[in-house]
Amino acid sequence: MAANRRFLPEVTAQSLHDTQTRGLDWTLNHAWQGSPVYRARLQEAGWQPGEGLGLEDLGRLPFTTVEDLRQGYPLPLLSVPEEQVVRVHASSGTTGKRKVLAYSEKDIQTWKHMFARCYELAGLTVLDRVQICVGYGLWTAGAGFQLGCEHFGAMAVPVGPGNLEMQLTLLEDFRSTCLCSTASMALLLGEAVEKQGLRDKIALRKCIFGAEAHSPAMRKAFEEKLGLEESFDIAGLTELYGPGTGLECQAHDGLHYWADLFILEILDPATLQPVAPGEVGEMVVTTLCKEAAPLIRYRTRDLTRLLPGDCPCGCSLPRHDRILGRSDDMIIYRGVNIYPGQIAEVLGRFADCSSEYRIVLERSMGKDVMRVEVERARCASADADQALAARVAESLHKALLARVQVRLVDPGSLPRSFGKSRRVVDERGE
Ligand code: DLL
Repeated sequence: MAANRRFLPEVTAQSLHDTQTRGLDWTLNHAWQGSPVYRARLQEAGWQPGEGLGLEDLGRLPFTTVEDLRQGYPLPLLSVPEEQVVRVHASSGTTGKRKVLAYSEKDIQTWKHMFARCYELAGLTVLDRVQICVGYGLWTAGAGFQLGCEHFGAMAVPVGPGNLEMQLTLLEDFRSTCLCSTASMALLLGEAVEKQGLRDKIALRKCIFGAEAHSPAMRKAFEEKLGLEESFDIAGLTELYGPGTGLECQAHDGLHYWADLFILEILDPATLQPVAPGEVGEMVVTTLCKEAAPLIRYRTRDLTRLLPGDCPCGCSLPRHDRILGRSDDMIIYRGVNIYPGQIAEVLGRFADCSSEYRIVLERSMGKDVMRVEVERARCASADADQALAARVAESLHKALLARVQVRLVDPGSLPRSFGKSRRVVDERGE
């Protein structure tokens, strides 16, 4: 690893094991003392304060779920006296009560440090100009990118999402070198840059994008339109500080995550047992130093796999694959389980389809109907729509084992988003 890294630590399997053992012990004692909810859970699981628990015994501990967050609203899992809470943030959730999480001063420090690692891993320097185009406010995104950027020492240009014209002006005037956004927003900006012929007038080299699943085709599209040298997938969730829990490195083969700050288990969502090495499962996280709302075996619902082996970039922190989807994103259609990512994967095989698609589910004459609407690539002719739709439908049938309708639509005609795209529109009702 490069010797001049300021934020990324050098770790070994042994040092991580020791840090995790110590951190787990701290978290269990802290949660027991500070939170009646956790204390009852741990008591039920037969754990007592002072009892050292080895990492190999993690499976003895109870899970924490989104239901616990809802029940504890507005300050779930609070494990410190309220005078130690300096801030709250909430997820961008659209149904039910928002997931709100509290932060202590130390939590903010931990978050900014872990986020500074992200900028370092992406190869930024203090001379980079970072245009932050994600939401500020209750959502963690703007606050996280900003905090990390200032701590790292680069120049933040805090624009927030939306406002395309201002984004373009600032890209041009400030010659911003790094864009921070969702994949959807990066595409939207890329399309605007292309349309207005601004590529040679802007200086973007990198993009750090996250908050939603993306397909390789979508990524390639915004990289090209914005004239980027490279882009970096960033992971994160409100429950675990926010954005910045892991970042792709310059080897672009998976995301390094901060195993010195949280334990990551990959479990089979049905049996809740560890999956075989390298298999896809649900990310379950246990924090090691989070104060205000610690997480003990929190079920994130995000699906990924661990990547084995050393990374050529030299960073010794472990890696997981990109987030492939969420276990609760699964569509049940005519008795078949389908993930939107499977559909994106099939569409990505067709050069005449663009990266933009939408899945519409309806009920017609008592039967479920799924329609995949996909934008035709700019270079493709509408005359071939029918034949292309038939070929895509055939491939989807083979991959999903269910018949779906396919409709080609004009480039740019599907809704665009400044935040997270909504890919599935389910109008089937109860
Ligand atoms: O989306 C935090 C964030 C902001 C991450 C900006 C990265 C960039 P929430 O609103 O709580 O927080 O949503 C978290 O978003 O559990 C995943 O399902 C999804 N998600 C986040 N990053 C990625 C990613 C923010 N890189 C939920 N790829 C998570 C795929 C992602 N899904």
